[in-house]
Amino acid sequence: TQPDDLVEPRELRSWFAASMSELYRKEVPLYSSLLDVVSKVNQDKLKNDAALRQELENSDSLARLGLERHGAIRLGSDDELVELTAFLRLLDMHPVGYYDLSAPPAHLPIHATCFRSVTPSSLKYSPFRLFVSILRPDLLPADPSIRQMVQTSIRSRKLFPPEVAQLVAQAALHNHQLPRHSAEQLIKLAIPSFAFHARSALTSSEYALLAKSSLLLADIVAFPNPHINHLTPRTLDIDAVQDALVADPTFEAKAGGIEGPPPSKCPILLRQTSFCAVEETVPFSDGTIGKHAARFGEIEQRGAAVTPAGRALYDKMLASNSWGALLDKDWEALRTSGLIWVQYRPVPGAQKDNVVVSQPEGETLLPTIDQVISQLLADGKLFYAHQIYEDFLPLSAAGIFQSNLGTSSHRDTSLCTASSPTPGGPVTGREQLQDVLARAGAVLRDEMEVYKSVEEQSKRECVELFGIKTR
Ligand code: OOG
Ligand code: NI
Repeated sequence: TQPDDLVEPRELRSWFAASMSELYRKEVPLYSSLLDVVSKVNQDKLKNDAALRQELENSDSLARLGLERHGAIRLGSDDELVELTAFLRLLDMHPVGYYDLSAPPAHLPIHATCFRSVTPSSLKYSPFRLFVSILRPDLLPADPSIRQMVQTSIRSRKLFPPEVAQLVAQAALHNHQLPRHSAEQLIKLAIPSFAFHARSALTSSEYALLAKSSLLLADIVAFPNPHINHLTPRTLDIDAVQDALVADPTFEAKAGGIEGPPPSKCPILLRQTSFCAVEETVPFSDGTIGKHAARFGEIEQRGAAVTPAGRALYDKMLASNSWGALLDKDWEALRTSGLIWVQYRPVPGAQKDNVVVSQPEGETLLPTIDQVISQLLADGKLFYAHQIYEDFLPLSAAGIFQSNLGTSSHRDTSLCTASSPTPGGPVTGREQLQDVLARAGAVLRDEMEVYKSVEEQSKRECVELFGIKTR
């Protein structure tokens, strides 16, 4: 195979995202209606707000907005995660961030990570991300009949057909890329593994026992494969979309309930809300027919990624429910206070030869990179844009789980605490997850490190472009 026949991972990801959206449109017609509402609100917003349009352009969001989605899937075992990790690598999607859903307020026997791409050009091309949660056997309820049911259902399960593993192995020989024909095959073979197959190998009374203990367990264990449970479009005005959904009875949306920060002039992080779990008809193995709510709708509005200092401030404001100090700031104040991650770029037409930066002799007298960036900004040679928050919020995720697994009275109180770790083995949930990812050759990235390296790289590119030496 010639290297130029190989499909770029980011292109493969955009195919996958489009196929997933197509699948979900067919399976959940309300999703199509939701996309129409979101698209209309986004268009109206852009028509009336030229500054917002420019801001989106600067932050690389304008072109990707209409296609932007995140999905979520709940896996039954570490083995399923190994399969999924190897597959997503071919799409340039890597695990970023650790979410412990066993902690309050979620109290669920799972932990999670977000698979996404980590470079600006790849994100701009296709921002598709997947929130992947994994059942933790060490946190299952103590009831032996439940443990037994979980074990037998999950042990016999494979996420993908064997041909997917063969293609993944084939790609490993070519820098994790595939020729066009095989790449198309891969997507075609993988997509059905994310569909909801509404049949259960359990009897209705087994299902009832599981569901009584935890609807989450029933959702993960009662079906032949894990399924995508929502696909979320990005809106520019979540309050407007929410109002439109509440006004339209088909959506069964409830007013309020938006997770994340309150509305602000310069939005940070992530605001989201979920609604309307769709009830599916499920044939059980004993011939009876039951109901299970497997999928739901969700919308999100994304803002700037915040630094650790920004995140600490956000957490403080959230705890005290007093937002003044964070929500009144404009982008420049957020940047100069070191609260958000940004990317620097040359203004169009700025050239090396129209920039004057004094360059003293001797290494120690050279300016720091930050001094040069400040001067170039002040001279109008550079501009900056906030980086989009590409990740999730643990508290919001907990809220999303809770609202789609029934009311909090349904909370699983029979959860075990983690059993004591074996000597020399993983100690924390994060270490457990890292060990599983390592089996697929992946490393769990810290989201702050990803944003930081994007910002630093953009600074280096700017000073290099203008040929300026720094300390
Ligand atoms: C995932 C919930 C988390 C989000 O947007 O925070 C999530 C799930 O319910 O499986 O998707
Ligand atoms: Ni979500």
